Formats: sequence, structure tokens, C-alpha cells
Amino acid sequence: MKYAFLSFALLPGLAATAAAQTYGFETDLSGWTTGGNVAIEDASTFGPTATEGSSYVVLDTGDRTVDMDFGATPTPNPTGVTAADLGLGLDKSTLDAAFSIDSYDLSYLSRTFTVNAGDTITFDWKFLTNEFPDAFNEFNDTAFFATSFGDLGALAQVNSASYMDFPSAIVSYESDWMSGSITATSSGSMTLLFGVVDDGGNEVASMLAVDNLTITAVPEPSTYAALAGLGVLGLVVLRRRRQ
Ligand SMILES: [Ca+2]
Ligand SMILES: [Ca+2]
Ligand SMILES: [Ca+2]
Repeated sequence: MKYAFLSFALLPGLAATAAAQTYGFETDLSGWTTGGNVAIEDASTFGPTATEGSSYVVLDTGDRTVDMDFGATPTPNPTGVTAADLGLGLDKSTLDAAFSIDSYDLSYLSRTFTVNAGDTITFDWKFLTNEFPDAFNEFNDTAFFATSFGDLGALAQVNSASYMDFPSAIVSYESDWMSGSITATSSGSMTLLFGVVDDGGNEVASMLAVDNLTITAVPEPSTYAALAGLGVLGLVVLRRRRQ
């Protein structure tokens, strides 16, 4: 039993090595860079229930209080995406080519983290739209993510968002909370960006909500050694118990 006690004593140290950092968007957006219409929301003002705490962040291609923003944009969204806006080598033409759209009214949220190759970044996201989620809708509003390591991917597009429920609490259609995951491919500074754009004109808003963004560190090599050591201890304990 002496060996069993030792193995339990090691466990807290292992848990600390694999510590995770969570960003829950509970109070403000300090530390984040934003453009367009980006705000902290909660169930009482926006509808959906948070997956972490009580609040989340919402990126909107319109003004969420006047979300059917036909004509003039109610508050100043960038009407095009520029490299200066995003800082990731992304511009309007890059986004348009990647997602087969003609983007308008970008809203975005970004932050730079220090990561090690293999760290995982997980997050919960929800797509909401007043567009009709159908493959034949010519206004293919798009929510996406990008990183400074070259990742660029769609989270949701109106044309493929067949999973949307009707009606939404806040707009016409709303997805469930979905889970996203990115693995850092390099070590160093990594900028992560979320964005949402209108397609084919600035009308009829779409929104991306994000919550519970968590960075989980890849175990250090010393942790693998400790784990291997635990395995040896476990074998010793098993053998001793069988004696
Ligand atoms: Ca939260
Ligand atoms: Ca718009
Ligand atoms: Ca739209």
C-alpha cells in the first residue's frame, strides 16, 4: 500500500502541468481586439443561455437592436475587410475566394496568445441569422475563424446551415451551441480571430456567438516521464496486491 499512496500524491502535480486557461466573455472584452459590432450578451438581453458562466460574446453583421439592417448600416461596420483590420494577411479578396462570397459588414474579434505546438484551443459557437438557411440562398453570410499559423475555416454558412432551428429567440434562425477545436501547429505567438460577414450586400444580419474559449497545454515532456513512472508504480502496486 505504500506504493499506492505515492502514486496518488503525484496526481495533483500532473493536473497542474496540463492546466487550461478559459476565456468566458463574462464582463468585458479587455485584452481582445474588435471591429464592427461586437458585444457581451447574456440570456436576459439576447436569448441563448451561455455555455460558461452567464455571458458570451456576439459578433453581428448588423445592429442587433435593428437587425434587419436594409440599406445603410446602422453602426459603422467595415464594409470591406482589409489586411490592416485583421493583421493575418487576410483581406476581402482572401475571404471572398476562400468562402465563395462577396463579403460585406465584417465584425471580428481577435486575441494573441502564447502557445506551444500541440496545445488545443476549444470553443463553443452558435450561428444566428435572419437569412433563410437554404442551399439556394444567394446571400451566403459566413462565420469563420482564422489564425496567424495559416488556419482559415468556415464555422457556418447560410447555404449549408441546414441544422438551424426556427424560430430563434433573437432572430429568425439559430443553431445549437457547437464545439470547435484548433490545434496549434507551431510554438510562439498565435493570433486567433473570429469573424462574421454578410454576403452579396450588407442586408439581413447574421451573428456569431462564442463562449468558453479554452486553451489546454500539451503535456510537457517531463509529464510523459512522470506518467511513465506512474505506470511503473501501478504495475508494482498490482503485483504487490496479488502477492
Ligand atoms: Ca461565458
Ligand atoms: Ca449588415
Ligand atoms: Ca446578410
